[in-house]
Amino acid sequence: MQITLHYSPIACSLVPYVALTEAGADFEVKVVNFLKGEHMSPDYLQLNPKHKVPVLVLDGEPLTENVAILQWIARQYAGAQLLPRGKDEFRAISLMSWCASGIHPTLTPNVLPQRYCDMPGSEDAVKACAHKIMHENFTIAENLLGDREWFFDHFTIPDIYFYWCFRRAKQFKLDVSSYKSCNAHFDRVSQRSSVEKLLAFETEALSSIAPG
Ligand SMILES: N[C@@H](CCC(=O)N[C@@H](CS)C(=O)NCC(=O)O)C(=O)O
Repeated sequence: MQITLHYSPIACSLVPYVALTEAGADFEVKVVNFLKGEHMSPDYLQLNPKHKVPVLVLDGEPLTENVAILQWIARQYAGAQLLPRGKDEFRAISLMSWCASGIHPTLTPNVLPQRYCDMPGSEDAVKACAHKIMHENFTIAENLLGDREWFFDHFTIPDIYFYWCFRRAKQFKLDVSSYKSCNAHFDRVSQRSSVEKLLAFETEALSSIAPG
């Protein structure tokens, strides 16, 4: 099967990149340059009219939305055990859905506050509202993680997804220092060889699309 991941550095397409790497999948990556508006090009809009990454193209057929893409990866590479089994599988889908629809939407206002309110001068207020919900979410994650190494009894995709959310919050300079379990989890995920590979790839991709 021909697998192509449409990916943009820093963005949430990091999650399927790491999941595919953990699975040992053979996949190709197409870097989407947001700065050049490649996600708005007619070709890209054919793949994903929602103009977002990630898109996973499977033998020419695009699949969008992280929650679907990540479940496809977990099922296709079942041997990698990227989702827990039994009732925990549904708790894992619940966690991924929370990352996608509960946490991710509070991250975007940090870069695009005008998408949420176009009143001049409202940017800081929009960000402050988002920060309040981010803190609420990280408090929930802190309690879920507690002394645990991972969200479930072994490393699974929700660990990657939450890692990406927490990384974005750190990049936005939200003060996350009090979330000890989240920070310890972040450090553990950072040390995975799949994440090291992603970070090296991201650095390369960033320099390939740097203006000038
Ligand atoms: N619901 C989508 C959200 C994807 C998403 O928001 N991706 C962002 C990057 S993190 C994007 O491509 N933004 C470009 C845009 O909105 O134009 C998913 O979970 O896959």
